[in-house]
Amino acid sequence: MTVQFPKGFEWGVATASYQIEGAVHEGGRGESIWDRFSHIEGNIQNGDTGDIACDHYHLYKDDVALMKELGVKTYRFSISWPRIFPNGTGDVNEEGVQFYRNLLEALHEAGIEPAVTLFHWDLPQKLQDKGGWLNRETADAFATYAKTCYERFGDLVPRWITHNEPFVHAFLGHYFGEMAPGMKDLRATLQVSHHLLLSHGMAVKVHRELGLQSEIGITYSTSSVYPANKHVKDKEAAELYDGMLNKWFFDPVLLGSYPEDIKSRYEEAFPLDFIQDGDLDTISQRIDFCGINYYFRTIIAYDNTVPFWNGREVQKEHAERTAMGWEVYPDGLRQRLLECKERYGNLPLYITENGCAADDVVNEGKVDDSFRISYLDRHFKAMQEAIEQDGVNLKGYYLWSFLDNFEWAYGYDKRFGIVYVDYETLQRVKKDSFYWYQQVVKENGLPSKS
Ligand code: GCO
Repeated sequence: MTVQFPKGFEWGVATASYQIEGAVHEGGRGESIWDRFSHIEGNIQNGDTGDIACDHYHLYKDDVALMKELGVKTYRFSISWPRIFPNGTGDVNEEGVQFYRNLLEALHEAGIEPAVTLFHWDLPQKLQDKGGWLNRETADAFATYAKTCYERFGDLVPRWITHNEPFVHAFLGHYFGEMAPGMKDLRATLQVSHHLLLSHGMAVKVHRELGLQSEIGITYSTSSVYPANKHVKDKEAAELYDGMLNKWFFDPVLLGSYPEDIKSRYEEAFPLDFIQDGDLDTISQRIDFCGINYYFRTIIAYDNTVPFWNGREVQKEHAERTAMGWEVYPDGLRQRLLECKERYGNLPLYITENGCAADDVVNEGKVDDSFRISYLDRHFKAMQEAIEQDGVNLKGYYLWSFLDNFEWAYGYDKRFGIVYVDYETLQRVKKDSFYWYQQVVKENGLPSKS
């Protein structure tokens, strides 16, 4: 049976600024919270930092040429806020603007349409010094930054993404503490979440006011949440966990309200007084699409020692796992797409990230990453079923990632790319999955021989 995608389905690849650019002290760029965080001993495996990363800042032309060879229609990347505003607000850094204009022009010449993320976690450190996303004024600063980007790059950008994974930035950065800025405080986390969403709404508003023709949306990290077994307590815990992980971030934007079940639990512990009158109207501005990042599912078991959501993640034994230890579970992607359709209607969706880390090695100039090919193959089948059988309005797919890159707290150890990066020489080597994906893009479906 051949697996074909609808005509016009958009195939792409994705990256993010701090993970690939390097050149952190060049071109007038200011410090970001990830520069600060990665330089603190013990935060990142092997003491890695994004100082050089893939040196995409200097090698972007080569990278665009590789993308052209790959044949993708679209490329998702993010703008580093401190390259545009080194201090977060105030004067625009023209050199930073020029770098992204050069990149956008190179993409345009290569016939590749950009999808630009405004915030992929590298907040200017200067704003963190004033409280970061805990401070409501950061949302105002974000709206100004967004406006500047629309004005400077709008002629070359057909698709904007305000935020990448507000859950991860809020919770991993402010509750679990494993990402920048490294806090561990739930109330602060919720305040940060709210300001992230508020700033999203403000940036959408500015986009509409400018009358731009481009699409605008937001990207979420998502995971389909399953109870560990049939017990009512497990089901309830899974429901609450889904509230914390997914609905807390989707609902305000797409339904104009926070999910009541988990909200009332939070409110028993502290007032959510950072939610001001009118905020939810701002947050729920109409958007053109929703971006879905999917890597694995989540299984929850009831555990009353865990505050608020009373559940903890458990792992399925003997499951197939990626180099991150994440369970390979393509059905969870289909499930999550269907859940989105059922809860939020038929808004266009893009998979803005999906992929896997593998222990890739170069052997005589080649990288055999059949594990990755198999992972992608199965997720593509799940996507196609979601479109064909569940009627999900899925318009496109961005593979994470184009290049091996700085995988946050894991440093360079985890390789997600379909292009291998030798971090000593910065040389790029196309993995087998590159050629396989090239075929998928060309045939708009799974290669007939697979
Ligand atoms: C993410 C991220 C990426 C990660 C990827 C793999 O949005 O979590 O956007 O930056 O590298 O998800 O963990």
